[in-house]
Amino acid sequence: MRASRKVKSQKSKVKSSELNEIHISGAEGLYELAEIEKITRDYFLRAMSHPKGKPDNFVITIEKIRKNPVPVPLLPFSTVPCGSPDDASDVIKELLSNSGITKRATQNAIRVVTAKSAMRGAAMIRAESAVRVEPDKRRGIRVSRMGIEKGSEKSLSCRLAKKGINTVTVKEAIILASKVASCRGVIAELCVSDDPDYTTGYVASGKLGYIRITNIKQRGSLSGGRVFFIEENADADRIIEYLERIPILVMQK
Ligand code: WAQ
Ligand code: MG
Repeated sequence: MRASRKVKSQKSKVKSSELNEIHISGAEGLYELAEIEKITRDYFLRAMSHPKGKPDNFVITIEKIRKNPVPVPLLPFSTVPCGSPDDASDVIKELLSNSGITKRATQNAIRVVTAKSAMRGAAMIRAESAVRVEPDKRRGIRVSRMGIEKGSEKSLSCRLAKKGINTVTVKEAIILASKVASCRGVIAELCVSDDPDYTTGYVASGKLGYIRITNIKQRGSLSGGRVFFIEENADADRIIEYLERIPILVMQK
């Protein structure tokens, strides 16, 4: 699903009909046929009550999956409480540096997630040279076709509920991060929500797990985004194909 709104371009001072599209809400998942009606309604309501405002365009795509989804391990989660975005930035830098990502690549990523307006998808950055490889810099890479196996979802919900964080936002993020971490050639992911009132983000990787970072941004800020760090010599096209197109099902080991 994606929902957007046309707004007057701020750049053009001339009175014109030039309009910019801002991204309001997006979501994707893998569901059984019997769940489609409910999830379609949930997505619609989510877009219509979004803190970024009302959309004037709502697109929903429903597609039958023809291949069996690939099983992918669920990342374990933990939380690092931070007092401020500055503290959070120190934690991010340490986690990424320990993962072998250069300062340049980290700085480039921080630039992406603190930019005034968020991209619709994720940026992809080479871990050494900091080169950005996504073909469309406004759209970015949109991870899709990921779901979670029923039993694993129940046990995840239980464990999240014990911490008071059993929300759709957290569950969807863990599923997405598990798919990204399962991709050969991906080293780590950085995520900051673009919702103005959601201030917890995360760093995730197969090695680190899913590490939630509180106060990663200032409340009220419209910036946010995702960055995937890939091995310097990784084949970007193969990674994009996996993340956008190959169906996977997250399972607890
Ligand atoms: N694929 C790639 N990038 C995406 C996708 C996707 N499917 N969905 C969102 N993004 C990018 C896009 O640039 C958004 O602006 C940005 O991520 C943030 O998306 O543990 O809510 O949906 O408490 O606002 C994480 C923390 C919440 C959860 C993430 O992201 C927790 C969140 P949002
Ligand atoms: Mg959002």
